[in-house]
Amino acid sequence: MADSSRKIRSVTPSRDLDISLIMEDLVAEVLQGSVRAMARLIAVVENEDPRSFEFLGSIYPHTGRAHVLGITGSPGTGKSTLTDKITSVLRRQEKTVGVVAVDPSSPFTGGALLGDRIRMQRASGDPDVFIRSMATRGNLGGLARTTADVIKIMDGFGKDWVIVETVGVGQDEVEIAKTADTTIVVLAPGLGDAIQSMKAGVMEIADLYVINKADRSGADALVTEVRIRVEQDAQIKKAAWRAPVLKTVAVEDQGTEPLLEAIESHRSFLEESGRLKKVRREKTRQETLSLLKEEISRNVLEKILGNGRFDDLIDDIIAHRKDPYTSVKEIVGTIFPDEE
Ligand SMILES: Nc1nc2c(ncn2[C@@H]2O[C@H](COP(=O)(O)OP(=O)(O)OP(=O)(O)O)[C@@H](O)[C@H]2O)c(=O)[nH]1
Ligand SMILES: [Mg+2]
Repeated sequence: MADSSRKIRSVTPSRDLDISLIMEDLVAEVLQGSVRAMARLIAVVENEDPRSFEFLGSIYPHTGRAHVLGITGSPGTGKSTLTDKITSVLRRQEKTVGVVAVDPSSPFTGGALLGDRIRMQRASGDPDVFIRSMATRGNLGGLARTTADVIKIMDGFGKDWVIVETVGVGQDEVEIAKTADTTIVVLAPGLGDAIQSMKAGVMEIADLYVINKADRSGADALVTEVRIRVEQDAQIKKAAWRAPVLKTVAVEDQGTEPLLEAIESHRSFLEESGRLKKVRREKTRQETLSLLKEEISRNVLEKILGNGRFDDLIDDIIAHRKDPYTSVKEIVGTIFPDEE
């Protein structure tokens, strides 16, 4: 037995080829609607395994069909509850839904992840709803890419809608939000200065504002304040789209249907105005550019770091025999001699 197993192993050309075949099978299964295969491919992407490039290429032709909805806002404003309710409305319309919850909280405790799962419980009992929580692992730059790739897998799988929940309104979340076709910014009364939080790039990404927790006092005042800001901003930018400001009480499923109608209106606006094409072109450009940068730097760094001379250089720099500025120029000069 031991002999024959050794023989089998010896006819396998390489472990890499083996894995490529498995990937190919997984892609075929995903395209045929296997949830298990989708979960496995997502895990490969999440681990930032370079082999994900192989299968993402095969999935790509099947993408571009899902409407990607971003839901962002400060912690605790009700994003997960809203996601759950929006998902229910979509399911009543017989649309299939994928949810990516990007959670910046500690990957060690997983507390918030568990909370999200509980709040999204109703939707998650449904086989046509696929929910994936992702922790940031302190690598937000990579997370925007990973999120974009996970969206592509869900899109390729055939989800009609992919909802991406991100917490916070910093630059990294803005990056993630840019992968969405429609982005909702969720605010809630009594959670600090919501208007203040609208400064950092939020107005740039918000296609729609939701004032959730409208059962609490201060909701109407917040709606008015946000509307004024939107109006001012739209006038300055001469924007063709004015972000509507809607009120919801997500826990009681109030305002969810009008919200979905507003999302649909935005989607129609994108399609009819030609904006969808433009936005997706820009997105494709950015994505391809960042892939290109990554690939170039990986290849170039392999060359530079592969020969061990880099460490000698560091010795020279630390002994002040050389300086890092000139040295970097020299290295690049040897790799691209024509540029000099
Ligand atoms: N009063 C009230 N509470 C709500 C409403 N919507 C959500 N909540 C509650 O607010 C809390 C936070 O809701 P989540 O849906 O987890 O909020 P979140 O924005 O996803 O939170 P993080 O993902 O942790 O940032 C929960 O206890 C919800 O039950 C609402 O409309 N009114
Ligand atoms: Mg949440």
